[in-house]
Amino acid sequence: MRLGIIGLPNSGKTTIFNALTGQNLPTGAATSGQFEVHTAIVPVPDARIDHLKAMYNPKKTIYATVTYADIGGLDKGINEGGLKGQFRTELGQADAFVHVVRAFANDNVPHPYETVNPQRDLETLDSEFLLSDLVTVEKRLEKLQGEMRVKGKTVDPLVPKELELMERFKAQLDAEKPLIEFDDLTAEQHKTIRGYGFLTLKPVLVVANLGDEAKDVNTLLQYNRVKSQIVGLQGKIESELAQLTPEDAAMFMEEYGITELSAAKVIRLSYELLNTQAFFTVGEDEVRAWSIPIGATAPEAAGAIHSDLQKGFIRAEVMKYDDLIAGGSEAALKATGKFRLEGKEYVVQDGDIVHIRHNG
Ligand SMILES: Nc1nc2c(ncn2[C@@H]2O[C@H](COP(=O)(O)OP(=O)(O)OP(=O)(O)O)[C@@H](O)[C@H]2O)c(=O)[nH]1
Ligand SMILES: [Mg+2]
Repeated sequence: MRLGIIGLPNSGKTTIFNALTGQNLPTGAATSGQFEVHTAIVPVPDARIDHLKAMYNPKKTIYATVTYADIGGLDKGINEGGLKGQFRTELGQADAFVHVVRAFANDNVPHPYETVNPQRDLETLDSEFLLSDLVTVEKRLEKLQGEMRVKGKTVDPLVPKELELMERFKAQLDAEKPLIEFDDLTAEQHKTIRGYGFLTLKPVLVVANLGDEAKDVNTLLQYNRVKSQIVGLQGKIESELAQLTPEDAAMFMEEYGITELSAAKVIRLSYELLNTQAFFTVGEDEVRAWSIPIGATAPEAAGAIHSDLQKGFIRAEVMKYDDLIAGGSEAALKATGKFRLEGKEYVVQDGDIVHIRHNG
C-alpha cells in the first residue's frame, strides 16, 4: 500500500517523510523543483501487537507496513500548464495521498505564493488535481465518442458503458467535486478506470506542518472531503526526534511533556485511510499482523498468508483480540467458549487472531 506525499514546494514534504520514516534525506533548496521520488517502508505502530508479543514471547514480531513516497517537483506542473509525464504517472500510482500544507512561518524559507496560508494552499493543489482528472476524462470521452462513430452498431458494448461513466465523472468534476464522492462504483467500473490513476478518487490525509509551536489544526484548516482527515505535525522537531535512538527520543519527549509522537499517529491514520485492516497470527515462532481489505472473507485472509492456505482452506480458528487479553491466555479463552471455528463465508474483523486449518 503506497501513500504519495504531496504538497506545494517548500511545504515540508521531505521533512515529514523523514519524520515518518526515520530517514535523513536532504531538505530545502538543494532538492527544490526536481522530479524525484524517494520511498520507504514503515511499520505501523500497534499496541495490540506489543501485547501479543509480551504474551507469546515469539522469535519474530512483524507489524503491518505502509510505503511512503516523497514526490518532489510539483512546481513545474503548476506553473507550466497541468500535471504531466512521469510526475503525473507517479501520482496516479499512489493508493492514497498525504497532503502536506505549510503552516509554519519562516522568513528564510520562501513560499511560492509569498504568504503562509494553509487553507489556500490546500485548495490550490486540490483544484490542480481536479483539473488533471478533468483532462483525463475529456481525453477518454473524445476517444470513446470516436469509436462509437466509427464502429456504429458493431462497437464493443463496453464502450457505451464507459462513455456513460465518463459523462458522469465529467459532470462531477465540472461541479468542482472530487470523484471519491462516488461510493456506488461497481467492481467492473473500478476495473475499467484502474489504469487511469484518477487523482481525486484517492483518499487524502492532510498534514499541516505546524513548525515549532503545537497548534490546534482545526483552527488552521477545514477539509470536508469524504474518507479524508486532517492532522497536525511539527515537521522539523519530529524529523529530528526520528534521528535519535529510542532511549534518547523517550528522554527528550518526557522532558517536553510529549506523550505520543504525531508521526506515530500519522502512520496509523495513513493505514486506516487505505480501507485496510489487520488480523493477527500468533505463536512461539512469530507474532504477525497481516493486512487485508475491509470485508475480506476467511479464505481471502488465508490467501494473504499464502495462496496454498486459500486453496486448501477448511476452517479458520478465530479468537478476538479483546477476549484473549481479557481471558489472559488461550486456555482461559477456550474455557469460556469464545474460541470459534469459522467457515468460508466468515468476514474477518479487525483484530481477529486467526489460525487457518487447511489441506496439504
Ligand atoms: N522552521 C521550520 N522550518 C521547516 C519546517 N519544516 C520544514 N522546514 C524547512 O522548510 C524548507 C523546506 O522543507 P522541505 O522538507 O525540503 O520541503 P519540501 O516540500 O520537500 O520542498 P520541495 O521538495 O523542494 O518542494 C527546509 O529548509 C526545511 O528545513 C518546520 O516545521 N519548521
Ligand atoms: Mg522535498
